[in-house]
Amino acid sequence: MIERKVNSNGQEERAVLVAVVHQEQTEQQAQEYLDELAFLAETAGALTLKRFTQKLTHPDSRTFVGKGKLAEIRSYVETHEITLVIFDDELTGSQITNIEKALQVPVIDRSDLILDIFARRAQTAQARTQVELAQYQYILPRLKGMWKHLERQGGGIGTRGPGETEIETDRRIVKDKISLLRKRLAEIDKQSFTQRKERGEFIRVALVGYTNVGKSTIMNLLSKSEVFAENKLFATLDTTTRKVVYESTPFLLSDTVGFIRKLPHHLVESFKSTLDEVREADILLHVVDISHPRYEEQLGVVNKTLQDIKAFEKPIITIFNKMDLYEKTTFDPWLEEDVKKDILEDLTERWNRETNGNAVFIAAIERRNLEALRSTILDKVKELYQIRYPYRSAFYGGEPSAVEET
Ligand SMILES: Nc1nc2c(ncn2[C@@H]2O[C@H](COP(=O)(O)OP(=O)(O)OP(=O)(O)O)[C@@H](O)[C@H]2O)c(=O)[nH]1
Ligand SMILES: [Mg+2]
Repeated sequence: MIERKVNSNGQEERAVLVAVVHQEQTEQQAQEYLDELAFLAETAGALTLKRFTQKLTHPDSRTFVGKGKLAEIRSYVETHEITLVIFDDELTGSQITNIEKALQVPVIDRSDLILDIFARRAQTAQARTQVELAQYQYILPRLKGMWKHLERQGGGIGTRGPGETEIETDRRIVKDKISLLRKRLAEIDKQSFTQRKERGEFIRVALVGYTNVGKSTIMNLLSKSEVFAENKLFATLDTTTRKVVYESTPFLLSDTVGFIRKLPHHLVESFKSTLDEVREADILLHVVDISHPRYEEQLGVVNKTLQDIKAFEKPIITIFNKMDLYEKTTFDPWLEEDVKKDILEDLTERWNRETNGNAVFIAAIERRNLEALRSTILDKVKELYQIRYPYRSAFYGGEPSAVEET
């Protein structure tokens, strides 16, 4: 695994965030995007001290932001012991070099930050290989700017860049590494494909959604398993699958990696085999954090990703989670009960309309409405068993299940 860039020496990083705001974006929108970047930074172990934004039609090709803004950032960096500058957009290798030269501190971009978090979270051989592949693919076109980040013993680290021959050598090393990792991943994929095939005729249900919406929490409640859940982004990288039996109807339930806007495309590509779990599922449970100010956009990002990986054309149950938090943040304490009820009715009606009646509203943390969720899932699962195995009523509660619980 490539050495981590954020917080690798065990000390807390002191970071500033930088984003270019497009003409059509509102200030609030820009701040909410930066909230997400700050949350990513926090997940990686960096403390955000300040945010810089600049309204630009086109980012500067040399330094992404303009000269004046760069000088402003530099003076803040110098006076506040800043150790890391994080940009919200992907930078080119030469932009990284130019900005680092101007600011004299390490500079990373959003993709790099996400890769760093993934690298830290990866547990299994599969996840580690997938992340490493994505890291090398990210580095390859940026070698000139990132040469000092590479594993390099001693020499060369300073303000001067490596010579062309060194870059060429590095490029060859990285390319070799990429093809090696691809081969290794193909081997692992073969194994997991066989494993998935062995799961046989059970209906497969997968939890999908934006990161930190509560997928693992719901997985735990529905399957009584212990899946790692916490208030950080990308707590889950590896797919967990459990067999669940409701009213003697068995099915397989999987928890999967969360999505995020501007997910580095190499990451999506190398997580293909993890995403196969989603693609091969019979039913998707799309979890949405309704308390998030940008939940509708998050829902859109997830739908778009599902379309990209060709997993959109299957039954989807949309679970609107964190209703407790939604109520806490939306309702003023003095609001009358019947007004609250009206607002909630409008909300449920709207999303039931948009999902063809396939919406469930819950608060996983309070176990609110969990029974309704269970029965919605059960109905869909039974429906699919009936279509797929019309003569095997054991699967949908016609007779006691012949299947042993594992
Ligand atoms: N208030 C509130 N918090 C919740 C609810 N459900 C989950 N959470 C919290 O939300 C945070 C994220 O939950 P996870 O289950 O880890 O979310 P996830 O979707 O698996 O996240 P990733 O694996 O990081 O993509 C945790 O701190 C949970 O305790 C809920 O209904 N209400
Ligand atoms: Mg999770």
